[in-house]
Amino acid sequence: MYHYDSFMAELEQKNPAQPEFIQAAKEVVESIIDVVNENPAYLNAKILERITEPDRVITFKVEWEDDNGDVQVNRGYRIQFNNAIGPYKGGLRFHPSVTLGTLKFLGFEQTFKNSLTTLPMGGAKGGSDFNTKGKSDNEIMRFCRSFMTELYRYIGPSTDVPAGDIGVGAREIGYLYGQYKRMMIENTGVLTGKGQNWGGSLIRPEATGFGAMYFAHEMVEAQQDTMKGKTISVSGFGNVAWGAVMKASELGAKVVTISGPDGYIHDPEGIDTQEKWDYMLELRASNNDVVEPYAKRFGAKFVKGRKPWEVPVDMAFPCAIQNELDLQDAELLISNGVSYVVETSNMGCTTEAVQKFQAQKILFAPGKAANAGGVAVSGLEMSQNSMKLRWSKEEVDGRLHEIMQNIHASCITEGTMPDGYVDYVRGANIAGFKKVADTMLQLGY
Ligand code: 2IT
Repeated sequence: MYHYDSFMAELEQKNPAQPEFIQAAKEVVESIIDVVNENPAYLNAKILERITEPDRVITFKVEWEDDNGDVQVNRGYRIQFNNAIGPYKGGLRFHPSVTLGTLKFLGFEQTFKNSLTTLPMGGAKGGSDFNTKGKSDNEIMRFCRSFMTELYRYIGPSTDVPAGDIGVGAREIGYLYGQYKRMMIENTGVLTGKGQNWGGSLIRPEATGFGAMYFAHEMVEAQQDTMKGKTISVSGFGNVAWGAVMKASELGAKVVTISGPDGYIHDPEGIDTQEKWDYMLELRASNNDVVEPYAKRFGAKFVKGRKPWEVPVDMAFPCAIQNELDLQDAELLISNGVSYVVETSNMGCTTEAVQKFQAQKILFAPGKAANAGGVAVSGLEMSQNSMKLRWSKEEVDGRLHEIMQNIHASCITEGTMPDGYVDYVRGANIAGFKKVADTMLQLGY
């Protein structure tokens, strides 16, 4: 029998100074501990110890030269967390906040998320404390080249397939892939999120945001409710927010906020024109990491240094970074009448915020379910690369939609409580866990 408190105390002792990893592990262990305790095969196999320990942690030095000719040193990582159900799969994050603990939490979450997609992908995450903000294109290229010169020996199209995450978009994937190809003389799907001319999949850039909206659509329909006319707040202004904003419009809802490290934009008319969507891409590509210019361009309000959660909305979609929505934000959203919270960033809400939403019976979707569309289309990119062909937009989007519907159905199956409330956290964790755990038993050790 596992006891939650003693298991977590040991895990914490074993992984000191990794608060985000412990936060992610606590949430999963809390959801699955009864399932594990009721199954002697899981108990005998020491499944909790095995599933919370990464298969492999790789760290390496990344040396590169900046535009002044000065030498710079960063740290690179790849956490190969679990490959029971398929090759390691997960993004690379370039952000100054990146630590070993951050990437361990992301790799751990990725394992269950990838399991939920129904595609055969294991979980991994990697990246660096490299800050892309203010860097020139050439500096980014030199950094990516050095990073891949170390990483290439640990990855491969059937071994480990990285992709983008915060700070790693099409440009970075291009430079990384270019260096891999130079060294390996290989045009394989070793990375996903590739450009459309060289093996990338249609809809991959939109996939995380589209997927989150498809998931939200399922949540709303399960309540005999509709997306039409809903007011939505979104945080962030990158790839994920961009996809979410576009799909929300298509579904008849209205997104009224985006945000950056500098503050948030409140656009009560709605971020619902092609011009505004294209401008979001421009803002991101500028590498300045600010949203304020949007306000001047479209006559919207800019609120400096604050988060968008103070705007009254029906639905909230955190789309930026972990722990971006805390208890105070949750209380504000609830007092302003929010009905659905769809975590689109990985672990975007603090534990206290999630508990508050659930205590108030607000429907809350965790990131590992709601944002799985990104990695799902990465999986579809791998399929297309293996077949050496390219699917149409409709084909990819249709499959993405179906995958999100399946994930929602799994959450309903495992997460519906006796009073009818759907605990999506519990649902996603149990459904994601069972498949990985059963596979680990079948494969032995
Ligand atoms: O958090 C995520 O799921 C991602 N950054 C996407 C990973 C991927 O392999 O596409």
